[in-house]
Amino acid sequence: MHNNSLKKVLVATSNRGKLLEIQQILRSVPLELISMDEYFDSQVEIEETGSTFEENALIKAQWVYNKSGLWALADDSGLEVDALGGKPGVLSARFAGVNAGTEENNRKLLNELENISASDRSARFRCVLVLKTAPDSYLCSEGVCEGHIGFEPRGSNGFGYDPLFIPEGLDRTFAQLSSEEKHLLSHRAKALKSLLEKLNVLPL
Ligand code: ITT
Repeated sequence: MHNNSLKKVLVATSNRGKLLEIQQILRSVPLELISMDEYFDSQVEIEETGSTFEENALIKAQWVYNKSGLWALADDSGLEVDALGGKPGVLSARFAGVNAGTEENNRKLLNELENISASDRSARFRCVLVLKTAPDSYLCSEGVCEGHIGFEPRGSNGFGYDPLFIPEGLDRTFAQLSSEEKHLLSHRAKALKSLLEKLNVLPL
């Protein structure tokens, strides 16, 4: 199939780690993924005012759909740590402050869990996707990956909290897995699989 005949999907994220993963996971799916950088002339900032992953994903997908008229795929995701009552949750990207980077967020997480023992460090990554396909319709899906938080950062693959997150059943962090290994169990891969099922699109 030639590219011209593929449905265009604008991926509504400014997070390069997410974009790369979405591109990798959907590599053999008959959709043409377009990045924000390719579509917009300047950096886009969308205010995430929702209090749930779904609200924020919808805000991002709606904004991009309205600007482009293209199908828009948004990912809102984060880490829920049980010992912290579900924090950082929807605030995962801004845990240590609005301008905080990955290292500061990871350090803050380790500090907050300083006195928490191995058996009480359970956590999960959650990813909610919204695919906006028409002015009055969208599809939504969710994926969860259970695990726990380590005691120090390990590994250099992936992005965000990956060096601290150990998925259930493994003794390596997400950042110590290859991208293929991460995509076999990640919240994002599960959410994308579920979205494709709803869309009735099968990998080529
Ligand atoms: P966009 O809104 O532009 O997509 P963002 O990074 O602000 O980018 P979110 O508001 O959804 O996106 O925040 C998600 C944060 O959760 C992200 O910045 C990471 O810190 C964390 N996160 C989500 N998925 C992750 C993953 O697979 N590995 C590590 N950290 C992840």
